[in-house]
Amino acid sequence: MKIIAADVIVSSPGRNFVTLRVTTEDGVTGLGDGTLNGRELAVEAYLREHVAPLLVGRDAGRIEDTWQYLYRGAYWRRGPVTMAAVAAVDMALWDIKAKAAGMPLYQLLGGASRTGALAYGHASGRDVPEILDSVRAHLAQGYRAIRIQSGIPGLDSVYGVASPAAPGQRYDYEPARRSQDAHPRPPEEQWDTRAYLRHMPRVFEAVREEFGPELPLLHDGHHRMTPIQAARLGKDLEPYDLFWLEDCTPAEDPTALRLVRQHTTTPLAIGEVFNSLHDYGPLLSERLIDYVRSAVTHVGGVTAMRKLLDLAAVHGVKSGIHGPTDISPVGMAAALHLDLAVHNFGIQEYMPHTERTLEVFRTSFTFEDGLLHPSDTHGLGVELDDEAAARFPYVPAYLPVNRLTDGTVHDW
Ligand code: GCO
Ligand code: MG
Repeated sequence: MKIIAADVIVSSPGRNFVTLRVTTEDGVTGLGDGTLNGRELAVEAYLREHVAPLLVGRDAGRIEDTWQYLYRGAYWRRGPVTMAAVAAVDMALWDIKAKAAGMPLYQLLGGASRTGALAYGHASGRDVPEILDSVRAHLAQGYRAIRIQSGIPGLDSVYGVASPAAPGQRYDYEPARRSQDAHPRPPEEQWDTRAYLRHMPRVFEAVREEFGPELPLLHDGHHRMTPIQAARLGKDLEPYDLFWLEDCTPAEDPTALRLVRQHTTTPLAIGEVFNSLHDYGPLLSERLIDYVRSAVTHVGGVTAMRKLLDLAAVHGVKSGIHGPTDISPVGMAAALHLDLAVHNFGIQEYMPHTERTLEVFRTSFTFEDGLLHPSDTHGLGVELDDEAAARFPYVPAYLPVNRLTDGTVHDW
């Protein structure tokens, strides 16, 4: 199955996506997601200039060999741009292999280990009443696990908080701001860790009081705390029995979690900004975390994610694959096939894409009774409509920059 074409499609149906389509001489096509939020065109150029020309003429069936050829063969290893590009190729080749085999991808990964993947949705609000409404809206949509993000008194805009434009409207959260300006700049947000640490336990107290002890609740600290601050938050949240506390300390220093772990039994998750299983350092071998949060798109594809999850399983760590809207429906489908197949599945993040996005990406996965399923469509189960994609050209968009109240740049 010789590869005859590798085309990169950048589209912006509400937000930007980088998609690779690999075509074989027998006319089988495969899709891969290479979206890197706010740096999309770097991956596009990497794929178009340095990867696509190497793919043409190769055997599409040699997935592991192609992965190693692109990873080791570049000499320069890891990094978010390289690994998103490698991931796009890897997903496309798995899509082709599964289509050629006449199977959904999860069958090639060992078959289903469960009937569906437990998904968590994103509830948020500027204050407690808005958060409670948002949780209710998510429960009504069938979610059985919910992440809670809250506004902080005294701060104007905070990570993770979406507000309904009108009562009853969907709570969409999309942090990357699009701009047609000639010189677009990232939006700016404000931060005060002490105010946050005082406020969050009150939020979880109110949510538990309203919804009882059973509902799995999650929270994302988005890399903003020092180890000792994170240890305090973990302890303060223990009475509310979180499913996980995510990204409590900066991602560059996995050893920071040693101190957090010594102080709290709140389960910990990290990994969405890692781009290699090597970034986990001692986190797995020392059992410093409970869930790995890598995205299939950013860790190097299905091949790399499978190895990461197998390594995690050896240390009793489960999956919590990253699934915000900047993971395209292709990357999301890849996650769902893995979720269904691996034994150490934990939970799957799910932020539904907008209708406009779904005009470009024709998906077949389902969400029913709180569970996601990749469907039995052969391959990944996603196709890209080129005509629709052409209607939504790239729009520059940047993630926010975060500043402390005195103006110092802080982790966003
Ligand atoms: C999450 C993430 C996202 C990221 C976003 C950046 O847990 O889903 O933290 O909200 O901020 O994916 O591109
Ligand atoms: Mg996160």
